Amino acid sequence: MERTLLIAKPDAVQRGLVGEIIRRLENKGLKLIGLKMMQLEDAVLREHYEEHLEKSFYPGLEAYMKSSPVVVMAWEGYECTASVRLILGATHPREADAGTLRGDFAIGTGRNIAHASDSAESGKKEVARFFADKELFDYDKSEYLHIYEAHERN
Ligand code: IDP
Ligand code: MG
Repeated sequence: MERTLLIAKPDAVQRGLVGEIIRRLENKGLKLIGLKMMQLEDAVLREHYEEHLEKSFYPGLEAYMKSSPVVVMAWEGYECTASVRLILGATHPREADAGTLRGDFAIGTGRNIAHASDSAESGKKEVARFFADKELFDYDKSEYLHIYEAHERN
């Protein structure tokens, strides 16, 4: 099944929103398959945000992402990348729909709570960037019977 990465950014850790983020993704029915706290460093940030390296906001983004530990999570589910992006909301929190994490908890683009992979392909790449194979868990979730039709479960 599809895998995707979410990072609870330093503002989420500082503001005690890590549980709220996990709760919303669990409520959706997604499966948590990896979870850890880490301190991000320049090299991994430059790789992770490669597409933004030349942007004027990059130095601020790097400082923000290193300002405290983050919590990285790997999630699994049918087309889960799109689901997680919808739950997170638009990049610019003042344009994010109410009911999304960014719509409900953030105001500034530079303090927007969490990162989420933007495509199935980047989800796969990003989960591998932050998790070793042995840190990812393959287990049955009993509620799957009630969340998916058979063709979505396989
Ligand atoms: P995303 O996180 O919704 O995928 P991206 O466009 O990939 O958004 O940008 C990556 C991150 O860079 C954003 O989540 C935000 O933290 C930061 N960022 C993007 N645009 C700006 C900006 O205009 N000012 C400050 N930070 C920005
Ligand atoms: Mg992005």
